[in-house]
Amino acid sequence: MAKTVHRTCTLCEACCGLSFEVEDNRVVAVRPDPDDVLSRGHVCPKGVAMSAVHHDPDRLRTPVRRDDAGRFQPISWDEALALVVERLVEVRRRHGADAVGVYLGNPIVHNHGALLLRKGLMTALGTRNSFSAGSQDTSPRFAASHYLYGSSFAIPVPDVDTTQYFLCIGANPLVSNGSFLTAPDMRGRLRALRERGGRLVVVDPRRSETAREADEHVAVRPGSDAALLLSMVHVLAARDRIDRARLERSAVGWEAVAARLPTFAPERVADAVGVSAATIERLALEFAGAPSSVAYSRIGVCNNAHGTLASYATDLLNLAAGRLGAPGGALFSSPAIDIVEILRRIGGDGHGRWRSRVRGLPETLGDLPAATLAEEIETPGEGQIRALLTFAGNPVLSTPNGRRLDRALAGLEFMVSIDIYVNETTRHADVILPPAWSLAEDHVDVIFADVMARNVARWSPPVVEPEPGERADWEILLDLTERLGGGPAGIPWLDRVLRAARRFGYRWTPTATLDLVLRTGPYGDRFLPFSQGLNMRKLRRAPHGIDLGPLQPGFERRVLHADRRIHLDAPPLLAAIGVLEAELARRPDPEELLLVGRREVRTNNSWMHNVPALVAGRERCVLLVHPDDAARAQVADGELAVLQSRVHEGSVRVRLSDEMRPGVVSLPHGWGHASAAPWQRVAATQPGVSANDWTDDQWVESVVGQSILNGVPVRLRALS
Ligand SMILES: Nc1nc2c(c(=O)[nH]1)N[C@H]1C(S)=C(S)[C@@H](COP(=O)(O)OP(=O)(O)OC[C@H]3O[C@@H](n4cnc5c(=O)[nH]c(N)nc54)[C@H](O)[C@@H]3O)O[C@H]1N2
Ligand SMILES: Nc1nc2c(c(=O)[nH]1)N[C@H]1C(S)=C(S)[C@@H](COP(=O)(O)OP(=O)(O)OC[C@H]3O[C@@H](n4cnc5c(=O)[nH]c(N)nc54)[C@H](O)[C@@H]3O)O[C@H]1N2
Ligand code: SF4
Ligand SMILES: [Mo]
Repeated sequence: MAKTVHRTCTLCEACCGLSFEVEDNRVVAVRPDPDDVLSRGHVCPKGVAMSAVHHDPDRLRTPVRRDDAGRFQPISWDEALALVVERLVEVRRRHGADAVGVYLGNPIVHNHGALLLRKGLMTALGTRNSFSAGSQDTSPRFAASHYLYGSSFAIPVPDVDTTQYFLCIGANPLVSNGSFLTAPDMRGRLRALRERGGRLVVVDPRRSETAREADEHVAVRPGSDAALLLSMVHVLAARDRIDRARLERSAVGWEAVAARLPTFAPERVADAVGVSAATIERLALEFAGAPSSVAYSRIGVCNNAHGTLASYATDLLNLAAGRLGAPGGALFSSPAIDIVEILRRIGGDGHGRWRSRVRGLPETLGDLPAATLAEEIETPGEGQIRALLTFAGNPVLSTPNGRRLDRALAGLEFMVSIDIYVNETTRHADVILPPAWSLAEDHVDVIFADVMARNVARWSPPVVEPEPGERADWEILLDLTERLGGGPAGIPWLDRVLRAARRFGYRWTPTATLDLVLRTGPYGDRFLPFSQGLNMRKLRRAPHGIDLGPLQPGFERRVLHADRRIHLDAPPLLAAIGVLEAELARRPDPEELLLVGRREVRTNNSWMHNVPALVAGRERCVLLVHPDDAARAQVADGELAVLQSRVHEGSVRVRLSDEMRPGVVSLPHGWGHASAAPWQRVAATQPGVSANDWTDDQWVESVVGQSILNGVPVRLRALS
């Protein structure tokens, strides 16, 4: 029987509403949902490809165990879970709890069940060796918000639909569809901005797809955004364009920062930033003079050498120009299910509460920087990682010096992965536990509700029924957690209550927990029978979601510091200014090129290359090189050339492109599928190379230990 199911896409942060047509439990068509309250009919080729992933014959459908010959053999769930728990407990008994490591990959952020079980699982394991995609993604943004506002998830969202001046730094929303800016159809929104007379300025070492649509492209030198932004703030301070009285009412520590700004005067940083002093000055004055304006920075900035300072400086510029909390500026959401509030209640928010064993790098939101994972596995001593659990991740391709990690994983005593594919990372696992996957699970926006350009609340039903025996991610995690002696809450007394309640037929589910959060939240019905407020039942009756209105001005509600003021002078950020000052004095090696990353519409990090429609056509994993740099290295368009960094030397196909700022080369990440070829037959046809073979695990950002994946020094030469 045919049916149509409306559901949020869980692939990227745009969170588009899709319509799935289903016949006999098979998806036969995927279309945009024109009535979705958030996306209003937007879709991209990846969203349409969700059905191809779901029905991919290479996808794992039952637990598998690796045999001595390296082949994966099916085993039963009970056998698999019992084996995993036995081995993890054994490693813990012999070597202590920290001997078990965990890596949580990107898709967890779209998975409310797994997110809610994270604390329970980590408590049951008792390890501090948790790693995640955060240190390749948002940890700098989280730490900046933690210090500024007292909450890592107090994330300002650009008011893209009303602003008159959008300063977009190190982000390519036309391709990525927005990051920490959940606003489907960025192309349409940025066109609308220009049609209403607004200005789009893109700061990027490459003339990206977004830069091509912009009024102005500023081809910054990689890694120098923090200097550029502090320089712009300096211009506003020096020209007396800052409303000091207002600033001092809402923030503390301005004097300490202001004292540091003269180092960043435009003429002093112009060379290092690669942008003329006159341009920096003009950009600052235009930003402050526009009727409304907002600065927004993402991956290009978070993953460069000064990511935390630059994320902080983005907000500082917004604040100094009076744009934080102002209409058309940087606003905060008011979500129905509020991650800030959830973390405030259950704990877990924070930064720097413990450090990694080998290099002393700090945790952020409970996770240590993944740049130190390989050495934590390789370095003997108490607390050495000997067993690893990975969930929805592929750190061999996504974290720096992936080849080292690949070797380290091969030396583990035991590894278990929860994933739908055998990939470059999970191929090392002794056991792989595959979930029924997204389309067979229900969905609630939790993380991205925090960064939506409009407040909406949605619940999505599963599109298909799981096949007999299949389990949702959260069911796998819960089973593991319980077999390890823990419970879903990760709070001993509460888990005891939940266990007792089960005897009376109560079964914990993540969605029921979120119902509680929803009902007691700002829009909730508070369990009152005739209330107009929200509960899950109401969301279920609204298949296209419920619109809760535009983002509201003001920032006070998101400032959680006890004094209710923004803190501009946290010591780690002032120290980071010192690190940047020291680097400004360094003269770069004229032979060196700086490697940066990019994304493409048909890619999704490291894992959708087994969908034929997404990899067909021209080769995408190519190194973009400016013609002048190519001439110097004596390499021609379309040739293989040798790319060399501190950690790796290997060949890569070159494409000449005047999009690149001279001295900068660009390679997308997430490719390099040769080692997973036996299990991903489509990806095997276009394996590409992994950008993270060249990035350096020993070179990390100073505040959070973020992986530096943009601005990596490399050399290029002809393949002789
Ligand atoms: N199609 C597609 N969409 C995706 C993803 C995907 O893989 N494919 N991944 C999703 C994920 S997980 C994320 S986090 C988001 C990320 O979304 P975005 O933050 O928009 O990231 P990118 O598209 O990589 O764009 C980063 C830009 O920064 C530039 N850049 C590099 N170094 C620097 C620098 O030092 N300074 C400045 N100013 N710019 C620099 C690069 O040239 C690039 O154009 O995208 C999400 N959406
Ligand atoms: N050089 C460079 N490196 C980067 C970046 C960059 O810009 N440049 N970007 C970084 C960023 S922003 C990110 S987010 C990371 C991402 O890197 P990772 O965290 O390693 O995640 P992915 O590459 O997205 O791999 C996701 C894995 O989860 C599996 N999977 C998909 N859906 C599900 C699910 O619902 N359940 C389970 N259990 N498994 C699932 C897929 O099969 C795949 O194996 O890469 C980072 N690496
Ligand atoms: S833009 Fe992102 S959320 Fe929207 S359909 Fe594409 S992958 Fe899915
Ligand atoms: Mo990401």
